[in-house]
Amino acid sequence: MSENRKDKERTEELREIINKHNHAYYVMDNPTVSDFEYDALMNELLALEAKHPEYITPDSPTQRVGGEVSEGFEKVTHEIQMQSLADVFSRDELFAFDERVRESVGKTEYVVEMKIDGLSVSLEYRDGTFVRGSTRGDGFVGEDITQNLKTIKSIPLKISDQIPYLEVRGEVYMPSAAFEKLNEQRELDGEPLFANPRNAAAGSLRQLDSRITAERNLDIIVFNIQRIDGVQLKTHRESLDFLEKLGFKASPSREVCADIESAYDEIMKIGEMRDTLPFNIDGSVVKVNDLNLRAELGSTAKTPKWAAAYKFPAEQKETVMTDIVLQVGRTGAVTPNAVLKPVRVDGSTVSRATLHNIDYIREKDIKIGDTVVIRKAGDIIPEVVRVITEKRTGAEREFVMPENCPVCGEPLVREENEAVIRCISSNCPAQKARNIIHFASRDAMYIDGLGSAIVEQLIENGLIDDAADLYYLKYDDLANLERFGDKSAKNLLTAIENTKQNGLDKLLFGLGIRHIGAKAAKLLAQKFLTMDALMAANTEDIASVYDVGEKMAKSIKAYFETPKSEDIINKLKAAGVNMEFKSEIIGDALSGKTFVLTGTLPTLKRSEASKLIESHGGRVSSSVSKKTDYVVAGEDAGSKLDKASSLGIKIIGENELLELIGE
Ligand code: 0OX
Repeated sequence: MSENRKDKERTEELREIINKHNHAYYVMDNPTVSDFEYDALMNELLALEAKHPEYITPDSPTQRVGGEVSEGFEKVTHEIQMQSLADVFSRDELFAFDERVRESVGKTEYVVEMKIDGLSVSLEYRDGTFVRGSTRGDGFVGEDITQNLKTIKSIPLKISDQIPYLEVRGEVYMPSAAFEKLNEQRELDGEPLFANPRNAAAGSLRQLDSRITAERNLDIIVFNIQRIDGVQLKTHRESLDFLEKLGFKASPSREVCADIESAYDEIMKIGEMRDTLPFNIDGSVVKVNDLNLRAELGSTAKTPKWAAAYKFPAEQKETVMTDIVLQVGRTGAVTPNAVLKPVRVDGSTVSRATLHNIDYIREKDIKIGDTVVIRKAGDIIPEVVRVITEKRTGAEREFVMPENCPVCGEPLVREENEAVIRCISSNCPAQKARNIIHFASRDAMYIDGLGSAIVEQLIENGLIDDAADLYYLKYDDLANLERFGDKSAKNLLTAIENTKQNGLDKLLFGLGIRHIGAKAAKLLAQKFLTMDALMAANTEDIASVYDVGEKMAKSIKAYFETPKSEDIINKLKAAGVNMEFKSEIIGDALSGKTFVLTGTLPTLKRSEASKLIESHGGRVSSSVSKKTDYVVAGEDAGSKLDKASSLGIKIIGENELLELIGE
């Protein structure tokens, strides 16, 4: 056999072996090889594919790592509408649903599933290959997120090639453990936390860079066949079993119930299991089992008449509050927090909850040692809802609000008509660390690698006292610190140095002026252009900026008037930090024109071409339509090119694009 032939066969064999191991690990939760062996197989396949790129197939396990960064998501029209579920909230409402079903088609069996709290997606397979995955969108049109979905290892890239076409629907979710780990890491990195696993899953699926999605440990459970060609199925239960045989992770609960009473019992059973599951569920779904009856029942405009979602109430949990501690925020606001015996609520473990302020504690008569009810209310931080006074033993203690800041010892202040108590000391270390972490965060100056742990370490070692001091750090300061080495010291210094070129908007936001968010900072930078001009402006000038207003204007003036801020600004200036707004617009040659990029351009990366177009006033869109003015095409341009030709849209290359902007 020729060497090439051998390589080709081995490539195919490896693909199959690895896909089998993936299925065992990610779908069946039953590993069949050691990590070491798995890596060896993967490396062998990667080497073969590097040698023969023509052997790479879309279903190769190497295609799951995430690849090229896309500019946006293409629209996908769902051939079968992705309907939502009608909700019921009580036994009565559930029985009323059954009544309607029986009136229409007579007595039926039901299948009861868990309702996974994630995002609904559609997966399409042609001749056994995963060809496209999309979001639900509005049910009719979603977005193509194939690349991101490929990173989810429990989605088979290949199923039986005996099925000409299959569209299946499932829920992408972030397992509770992955969610907690992700938020812990984000906290360390000074990045905003996700409020719940569903938001985290949504944020991860909507990444333009699929490598980020790949790191997020998403998973999927499938629960419906939208369309299948060449296979006849009679019941929903059969279709779930069939999906499992094909290699999918199908609904783990799929009990067939003879009537609505037993369906209700099953729902209650699922409700009791809620705490023990590795993912979050927000209810149960009841579906008519017989697929013919389903067709007969049909749908309303949005929801099928053959299914209902029994929603569980937002979880409230009882636990003991062992202490009340004070947290001093970046703005100096002092918030009492309950220290709790850890309990699981809505998919994550909770050991702290907010008590809002001292008035709240008084109103609700909350005492240290109380058994309390907590809930998550959309917010990241859960709250204490009430006390179970019947459980008092007499050993509970009244909470007394200290008069001094627990961090710096300076007196706390309560402003008139405000529930909030503040530490107004500008030297308070709590605010110091938080201010610096905020300065370094992604939407502000974005100093990559500078998270809360390092900031605290730098403060403790006396190396920094405010954000401006970061620009005066020396290699020797860092390299000698614990957890730092040569490389990490150099990396951090480079990351800091790079931020000197940021625009005024990032800097303004980074200063952490009360009431000034990222958007206001940008508006102010656009209007005043330099830090000096903003500092010289009076309150009226500032308040007159669109969307800014008096409260923000006063806050800015107050900020610049404190000696400490003046000191910080001077130090930043002296370090060479840019104090001017950097307009991204450098020309208007492409003003009002819409471009679509496709294929590989000879020299410009896609992101560079986009930036170039935008900086000359043009707009970049991800899909070709009648509104497109130019399609910029490179090598291996795909279907967008055909569409452009059929619509008679002008197709140009990189050179012509550069000519348009006079380069
Ligand atoms: C879930 C879930 C969502 C299928 C067609 C209409 C309703 N979140 O777990 N939806 C459905 O069913 C869809 N089942 C589920 N288990």
